[in-house]
Amino acid sequence: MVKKFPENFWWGAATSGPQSEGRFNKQHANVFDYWFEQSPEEFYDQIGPDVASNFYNSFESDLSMMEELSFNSLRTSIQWSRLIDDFETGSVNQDAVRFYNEVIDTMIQKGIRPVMNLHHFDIPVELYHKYGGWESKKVVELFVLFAKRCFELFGDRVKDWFTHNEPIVVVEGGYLHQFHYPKLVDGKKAMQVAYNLNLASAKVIQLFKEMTTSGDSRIGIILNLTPTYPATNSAEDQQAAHIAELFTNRLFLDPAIKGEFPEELVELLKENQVLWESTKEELAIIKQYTIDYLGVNYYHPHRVKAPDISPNSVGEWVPDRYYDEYELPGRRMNLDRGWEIYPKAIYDIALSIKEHYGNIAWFVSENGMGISNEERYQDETGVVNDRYRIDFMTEHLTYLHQAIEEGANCFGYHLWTPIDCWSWSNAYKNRYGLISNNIHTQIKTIKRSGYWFKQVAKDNCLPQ
Ligand code: BGP
Repeated sequence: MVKKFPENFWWGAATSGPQSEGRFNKQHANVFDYWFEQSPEEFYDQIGPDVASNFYNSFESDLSMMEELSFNSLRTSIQWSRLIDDFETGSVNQDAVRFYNEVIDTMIQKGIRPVMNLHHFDIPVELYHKYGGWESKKVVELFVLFAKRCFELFGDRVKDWFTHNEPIVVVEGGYLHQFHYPKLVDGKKAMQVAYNLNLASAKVIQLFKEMTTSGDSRIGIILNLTPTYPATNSAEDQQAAHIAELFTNRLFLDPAIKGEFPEELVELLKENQVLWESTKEELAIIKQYTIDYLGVNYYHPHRVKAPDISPNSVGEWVPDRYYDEYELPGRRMNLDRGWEIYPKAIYDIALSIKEHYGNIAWFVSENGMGISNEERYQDETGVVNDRYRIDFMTEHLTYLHQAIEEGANCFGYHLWTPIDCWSWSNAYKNRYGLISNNIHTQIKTIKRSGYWFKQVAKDNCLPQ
């Protein structure tokens, strides 16, 4: 059967400012600049975000390569710590304005729709030190001011906006599992941060609606909807999966689409004295200002079982007390990244959105396969022969296509990522791009998967 995708389907890829640009404005540090300065040994090969894939200097040729790959869209982000000179007044850095203007204009000129995200884990570190970062509602206000500047400066040309990328990672990494700054384990703070991120998103949407008069601009949020599967059908395992789902997915999905937090989750947090501080006015804003569309990042499934230790045991309250991680015997793995490969989940996500959230439009905003030491797959001409990535995309797109045939309202597919880029503490260990990047010479070469993707995007169809 010919696997054709809907008309005007978005084909492209996703990156982010902090992972691609390189540190072009040193006035302010974002949390990752700062963390690297403090503890370079915590980053793979001690490589920090200073150069990344050099997008600041090479965006024109990078975008030409993406044009060559038939991209019709690209998602990146505007960095708060680069655009804004003074966080309190919102005064802007003129070089950053010039840079983002040139990037946006070049994309449009090349037929690549600019899709802009406002927050990709990259809060300015000063706002942590001064106010406690996302724990503080003052920071929510300052984020809205940053968003205002972005809409004023670029909203005439950028029609597709997103408030956050994977906000749950800020909560988990920073406040539960210690893999992002400030590396705490504090359930109460974690829940306040989750609430404040939701509030910040709703307030930015409110501002966007007030500022945007033309009907062709949209705003949404990007969530990593890692679906949760119970180890068995036992009531205990199913309950564990249900609670994991509440914390990892519905904590952001419900307010974003339905304008409210799941009641059951709120009750559970209350019982444990870890419910966030909220006001009636804030909850009314969250209720009213929901998203126009949704970005879904999907990499791997989440499998859980009932916890070995009773969830009511004493100790620091953290959501993980309600479930234990479960490794499916014989699971298929990407051993380099340590993630299970399970393409059918993309179909399950699609059907679950349809069943629980109606007809909300959404797209796959990230999906991809991180492989280390990809030089070993280079052929004699220097092209990385990444058959595994082509297989990975084929399998995921086949399930996505099936879901669309069954009525899923999905309008696009973005791979993580166009050009091998820097990644948080893993730096350049795992490569995800359709284009390889030699980090010593900054020479960029299209991989075999890039040529494959080009054809798929051109045909709007999977090869037969
Ligand atoms: C997502 C992030 C991306 C990217 C990707 C790959 O969660 O939105 O920024 O980094 O994961 O993950 P990693 O780089 O950790 O391998």
